[in-house]
Amino acid sequence: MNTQKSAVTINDISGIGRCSITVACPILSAAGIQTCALPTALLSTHTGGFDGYSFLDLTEEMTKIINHWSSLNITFDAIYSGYLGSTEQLNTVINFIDNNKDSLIMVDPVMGDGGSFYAGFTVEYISGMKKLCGKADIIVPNITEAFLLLGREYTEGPYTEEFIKELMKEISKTGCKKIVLTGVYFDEFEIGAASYDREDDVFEVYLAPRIEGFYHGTGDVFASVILSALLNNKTLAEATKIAVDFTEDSIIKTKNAGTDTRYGVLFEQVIPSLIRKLNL
Ligand code: PXL
Repeated sequence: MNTQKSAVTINDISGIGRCSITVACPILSAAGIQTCALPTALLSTHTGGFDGYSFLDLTEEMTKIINHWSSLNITFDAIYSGYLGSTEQLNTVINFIDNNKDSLIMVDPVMGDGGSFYAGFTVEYISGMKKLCGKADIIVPNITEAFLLLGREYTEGPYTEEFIKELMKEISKTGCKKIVLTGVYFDEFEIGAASYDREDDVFEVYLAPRIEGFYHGTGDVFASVILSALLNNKTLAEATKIAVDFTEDSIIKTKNAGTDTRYGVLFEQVIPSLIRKLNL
């Protein structure tokens, strides 16, 4: 009997820069999950720091891929959506989810960071993303994306625990059942994530020492570990702790190696400890 779980990641392929599919697939595979990929766009590099990147939108191709899969009656234990290459793709993903109601749906509402949009995203995109989040079992926004989803003006921290809890309760009104919010901090020394489960009104925070600097692709690393842990039967709070520690350790490896942060974090070196934590 095949008890191995499967997950499809709906994400771009950035050839260089450790983000999206080149992060999600290796992490999920290491966690013992069969990985499938629905690519949204093909880029030479991600959009955050390299001039002159190429970008091929795959919106039309996505519908062909989904139609073929549905003719094969393929199902997935989880569907994980990340970077979408166009506003139109939001509807494609919503339809795909509506036709796969038994899957665990995780949406990373990739739109921006540090208080601003990533290249190519606009306010028009937000309402579609809100609708997509409403269909999710779990969403994993960063603070910037949380403000965008609520239509609130971005404010920098430190935040209070009450403020973060209220923000997450407000976001859960979009309809998603669980939220893990990244980039949460209450002072200058620590940073981490908060989890909120709407059904039992449980709110928890897990922090790690802050390491200065901007490290590209950490949101994708974090989200991929959350899904890996949940599919290995960890609770939301356990998954959050594992993901914060994994991201932190990946940043430490990168800082110690002194590599250009545009190339992403050296998460590969932390995979053995993830496998141990998941008891695989
Ligand atoms: O990590 C988020 C992300 C994913 N994919 C692409 C990006 C970014 C952030 O800039 O450019 C193509």
